[in-house]
Amino acid sequence: MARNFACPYCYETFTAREIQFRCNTRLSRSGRRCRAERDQVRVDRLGDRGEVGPVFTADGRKPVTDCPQCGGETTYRVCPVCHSLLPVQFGMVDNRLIAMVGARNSGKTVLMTVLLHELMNRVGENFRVSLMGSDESTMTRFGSDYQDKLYKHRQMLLGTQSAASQDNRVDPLVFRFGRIQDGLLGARSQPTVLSFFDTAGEDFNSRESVELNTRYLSNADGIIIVLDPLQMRGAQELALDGTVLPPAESNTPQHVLSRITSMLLARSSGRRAVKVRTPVAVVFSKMDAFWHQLPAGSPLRVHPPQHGRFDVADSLSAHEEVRDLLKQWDGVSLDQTLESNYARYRYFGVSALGRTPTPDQQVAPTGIQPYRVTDPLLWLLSEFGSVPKQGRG
Ligand SMILES: Nc1nc2c(ncn2[C@@H]2O[C@H](COP(=O)(O)OP(=O)(O)OP(=O)(O)O)[C@@H](O)[C@H]2O)c(=O)[nH]1
Ligand SMILES: [Mg+2]
Ligand SMILES: [Zn+2]
Ligand SMILES: [Zn+2]
Repeated sequence: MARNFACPYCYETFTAREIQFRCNTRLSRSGRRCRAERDQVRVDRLGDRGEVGPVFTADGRKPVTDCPQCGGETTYRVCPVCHSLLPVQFGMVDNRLIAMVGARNSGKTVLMTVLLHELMNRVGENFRVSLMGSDESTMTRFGSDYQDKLYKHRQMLLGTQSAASQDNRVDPLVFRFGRIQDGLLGARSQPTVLSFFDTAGEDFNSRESVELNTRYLSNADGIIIVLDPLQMRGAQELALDGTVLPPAESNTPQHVLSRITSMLLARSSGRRAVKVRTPVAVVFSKMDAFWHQLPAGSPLRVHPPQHGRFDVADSLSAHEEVRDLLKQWDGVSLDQTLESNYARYRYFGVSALGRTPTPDQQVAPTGIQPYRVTDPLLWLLSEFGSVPKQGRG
């Protein structure tokens, strides 16, 4: 059977042959031209009322084809489900969908913003990787809605809109991730399409949005589960004085994890006693609130080695350290849920900001000093083979 591809925008799956085309509405050689018009599929699926060329069916395995109406050649390949323009070389290069989930206020959006910013700047250099927006909307949205707000205006980001409040839509950010070889974007190293889907924490409250999230989660190649220690009973009382605490939530990290787990397992029902096979990075955010509690030699007090590879030994010792912390935080049941339901998971302790924000939700005067924020993504990428590893495990 043909391999299934998943759309980086709607996460629906299809075969390469089913990929459709869109006319580019330029004057064709025969002097005809298609009119751009509103595409009802885009209105329904993406909320986009803009005028675009007509979509038609042809063999989606080809990179280019002729429009049946005007005869013009087009290279615009679109998702057969949502009619989003697919990234160049889609289907020919690796395509990785990364879902980010967690309770409300757990720090997902701040983490994603700082992580992408770091990859585009500092860490990108060390790992010799490049990251850029794959489409116009990702570039403008990431720039103005996320990066500028946090880095320029120094403001915390507003709560993410729930899918339910937007006709069950979410708008993933889609990037092209490449490895740089010999100073050039190496022809031999294939770029990877990365799609980030950042849920609203409240999407784990209602039934309908849970359904929608199930599709995103079960078609994701990697999942980042963000858990906020400050929402854990045993941890909150240990937090550094002055830490801005999240409002009391009915959804504790335990609740969120068990809901995600049942979503993922529901899809694989039929086969007995299966474990979730998708690699899952279990990320504890806001670690700045707990550094004062950690012993001097703790792996969670040092930065990972900077040798341009994903360091397996360092990652495993951080993993064990988090597992130990879970005992102090009344989180042993989390560990049991993961151990019995997931084939591949790893713990991470990160701080996107490096310090608590001010009480009026501004970045601290010392600025943003991220700690281990790219570890979870680099682990996933190293599992996919897109980033080299140092050591085994
Ligand atoms: N101490 C500390 N607090 C943080 C950090 N990152 C985020 N926060 C706090 O957590 C709050 C929520 O962060 P968001 O990233 O908006 O959380 P979210 O998970 O996207 O929330 P929803 O979109 O509502 O689901 C922020 O307003 C900050 O107060 C961090 O690295 N350290
Ligand atoms: Mg958010
Ligand atoms: Zn045409
Ligand atoms: Zn799609």
